[in-house]
Amino acid sequence: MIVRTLEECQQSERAVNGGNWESVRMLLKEDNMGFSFHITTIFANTETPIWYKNHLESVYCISGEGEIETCDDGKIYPIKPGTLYILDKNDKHLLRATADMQMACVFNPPLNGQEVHDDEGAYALAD
Ligand code: 9YT
Repeated sequence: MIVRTLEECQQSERAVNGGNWESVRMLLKEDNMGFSFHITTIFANTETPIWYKNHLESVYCISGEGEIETCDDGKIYPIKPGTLYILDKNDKHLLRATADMQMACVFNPPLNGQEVHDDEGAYALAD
């Protein structure tokens, strides 16, 4: 079994700054679970274009407030504590925070650990 705390992960290289966000990657590919698990803070008053072409992601809002817009159809969905959004179609989207949002994120396939968004808002596939 593996046990980690958010506090210890925040003090390590698991905490990755992506500009509009910081992601603490608590569970990674090397753990061989088939997914990765992150606690991410999306900073207030930001808009982040994201298109995870190579990954499926589910995101649960723990605290804060914002919205997500899906680019294909222009639909806007509010995000508040208790909201889960599921990018089951590798949906290209815009993520906006009006207050700092703390999110629990699950990625399949799992991240290696140090990924940040490329020009299209994607992560490369792990080796
Ligand atoms: C919610 C979201 O997609 N934020 C961007 C960072 C990403 N979730 C990550 O690497 O944890």
